[in-house]
Amino acid sequence: MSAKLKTLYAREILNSRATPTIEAVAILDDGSLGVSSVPSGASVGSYEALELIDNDPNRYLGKGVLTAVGHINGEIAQKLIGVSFGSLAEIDEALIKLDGTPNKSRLGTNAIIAVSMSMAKAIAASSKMPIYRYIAAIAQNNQPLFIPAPLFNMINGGKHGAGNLDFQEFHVIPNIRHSYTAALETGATIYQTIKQILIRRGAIHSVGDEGGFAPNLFTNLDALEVLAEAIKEQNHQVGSDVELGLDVAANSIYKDGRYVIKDRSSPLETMEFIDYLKDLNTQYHLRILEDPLAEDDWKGWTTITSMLGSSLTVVGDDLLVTNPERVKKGIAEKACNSILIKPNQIGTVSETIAVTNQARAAGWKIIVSHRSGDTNDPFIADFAVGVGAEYAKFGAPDRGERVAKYNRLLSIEVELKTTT
Ligand code: 2PG
Ligand code: MG
Repeated sequence: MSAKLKTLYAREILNSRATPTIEAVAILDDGSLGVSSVPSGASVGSYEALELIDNDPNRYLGKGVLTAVGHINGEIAQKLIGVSFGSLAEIDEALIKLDGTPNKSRLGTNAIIAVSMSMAKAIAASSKMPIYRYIAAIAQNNQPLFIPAPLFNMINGGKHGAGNLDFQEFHVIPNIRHSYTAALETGATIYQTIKQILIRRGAIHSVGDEGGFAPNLFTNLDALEVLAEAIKEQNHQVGSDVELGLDVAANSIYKDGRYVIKDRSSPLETMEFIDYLKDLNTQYHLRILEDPLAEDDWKGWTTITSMLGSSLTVVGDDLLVTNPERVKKGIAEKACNSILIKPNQIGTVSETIAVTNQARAAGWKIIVSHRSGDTNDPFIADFAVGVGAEYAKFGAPDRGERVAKYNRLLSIEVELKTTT
């Protein structure tokens, strides 16, 4: 493959939180087109690459991204246009070099990932491949492709909710033994059932940032109870055909070295909080436990993984931030057994693939994830299939920016059936 870029430009558009983000358009000299837009997190790990925000109080309350857009239309376009590149990795290396900082803070990870994703799409189009096949090819994934299990975030708490629940995400995970199409139907039906249960309980049933409900429940366990009730009401068995998961997003509840949750009257030391999570797991048989502890509580991570890791998937998100150095440490410390993959945490498609392969080589499970502020770009659905991810975490099965990605998996499922 070789690619010569003819046109590159970017503009400011809105994401799902009425906040500006970047859309970038790349056109190769053979006319192949790639358009992509960039997601944005609310619970951002301290070690993520830097999203460049204008901080101009006169526009969008300081949240404009015209500086990063300007970098694409100026420096980056100048550097890339007209050059023949042999691979996406070469393009991504050129971007990393041009930025010149360890955390992409000069050009902005939002500018760089926009260009990287648009180039990936344009090269896939030029190679006449669906994006997921192109990703599989550059990830050197020779295994048969399959659709990941959807991890639906049905109840939003923490930074994505309305301030009632401490934990950020309460997941429902239908198994995909029959098909992804059936799992999506199960998820959507359970979602509607949760709404009915909340109405019956007189709880608030409006939704949070990721489309899950943001109810006014008393404790975090109440939220799990509502999910379990909805699953049973639909005649599924909790913990076997439909499982539960949690993103504690523990950075958000970590205050002065202890964990503060409404289920307990006083703050918990690491070991006390691990015991709390252990009991919770005995009751609900979780499949997924993401960010159970804060991003620098390495000892706690190693302890919880040694205690619970044989039966459940302990996922590093803020802990690892899709960063090879953090992942290396995570593997050495046996801190977890799974990674949440978010391309904009590291900043290029090639680096995201490299981290995915690094985690895979350690035997970890792969979960490809959206961000809480997202767009209708379904790129990560293709990415998840291409790298052979076990799970896809794209939010609740509602709201356009979430559904765009779940729907993309529907069409890939049909294509895989007819082409493999
Ligand atoms: C997370 C993500 C996505 P955010 O913590 O896993 O659900 O949230 O995009 O706000 O970092
Ligand atoms: Mg998370």
